[in-house]
Amino acid sequence: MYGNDFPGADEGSATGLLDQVEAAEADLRAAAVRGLAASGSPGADSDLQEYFDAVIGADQKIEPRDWMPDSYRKTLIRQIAQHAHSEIIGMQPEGNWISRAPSLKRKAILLAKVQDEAGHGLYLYAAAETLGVTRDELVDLLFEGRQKYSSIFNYPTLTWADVGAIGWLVDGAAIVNQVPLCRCSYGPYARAMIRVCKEESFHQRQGYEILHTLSHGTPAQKAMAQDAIDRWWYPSLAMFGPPDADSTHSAQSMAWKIKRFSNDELRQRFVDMCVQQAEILGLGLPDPELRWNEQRQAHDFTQPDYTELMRVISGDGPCNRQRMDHRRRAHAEGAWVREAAAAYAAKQAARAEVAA
Ligand code: BYC
Repeated sequence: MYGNDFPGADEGSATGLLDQVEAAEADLRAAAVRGLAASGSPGADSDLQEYFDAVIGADQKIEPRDWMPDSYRKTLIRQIAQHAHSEIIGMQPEGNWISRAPSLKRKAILLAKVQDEAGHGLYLYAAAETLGVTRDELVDLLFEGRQKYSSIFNYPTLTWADVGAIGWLVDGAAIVNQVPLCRCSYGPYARAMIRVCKEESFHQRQGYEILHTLSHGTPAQKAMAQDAIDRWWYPSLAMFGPPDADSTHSAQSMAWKIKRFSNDELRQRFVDMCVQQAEILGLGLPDPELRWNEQRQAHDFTQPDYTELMRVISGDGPCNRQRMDHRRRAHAEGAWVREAAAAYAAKQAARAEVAA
């Protein structure tokens, strides 16, 4: 995971993205040892907000036991649940290719990758549960259309190269978005993100390696890889959300240190990271306006179609209905597993009680 198979593959910035994850992990440990920002515990109700503000101001973590404003709790539940749903629904586009991957080795790698996404969903549902909601409630909200999942998973995977493009671009965009979340002010979310990011770096690498192999294969394979990048580029840019001017939650989420960078800042960071990696692949990015801007020390690029993003978010993307139908069916078919697990847990608890 830490090796560098292809130069530039994980150089998202001056220090690699994984270095940033490790620094965030070290800071989390240091904050736990240091104790809380405000001296002593809050007593009167009027002290609670002050105490919360002091913890946020000192870059320390809010934990489930701590008082928090209701709107902070609601924002976290919204974002973490959306993130969890995305991980689970995000298993579908690639799951579609497990039985058709071109070799046993490719199948095994893809299977492991898709299973990792299930694990990410579980860490995130568990993090959301620390805020006082149950996983069942969150799944119901998704089914009722009252919670969302990432727009990107409403696009189809038409060829094997799409699996490479998802790994490189979709997981790549996810890492750029999630590395700053390792420093999120809510402890359980930050800790989940550290583990997720380490695994995502492997996912990005496996996608990059698929595309690298295809782009150095036959002309037809190279064309297939280019076609996948052409289709996934703009939807990947849209993953970062609406432009800052239209982002309803960014300002408050940044003040609370849930989000550390704006949607546009992260989108720019992603574009800058991909340009060099595309060159190494020997493939192009489908944007004639893409060029280095010396003054800004960043690339100029064409923005994704935000009208399309809003349409996809509101349920009218190419695969929305199919993804939700599949999710509902899988949930219903898994009912017996949940019942069996609950019965087993109850039996274990009863035995432990008798033994005590
Ligand atoms: N798709 O005010 P804004 C993965 C919504 S999975 C859908 O900027 P915010 C993987 C937004 O929710 C990784 N909805 O919002 C898995 C809000 O709606 P409501 C998924 C979007 O929260 C398997 C409204 O638009 N990553 O990597 O400040 C296989 C206004 O937006 C989208 C995460 O979930 C979108 N793209 O910022 C492979 C990351 N964009 O609730 C890979 C965690 C915006 O007001 N989430 N909306 O109705 C975040 O970082 C933030 O929630 C966002 C949006 C940057 C996405």
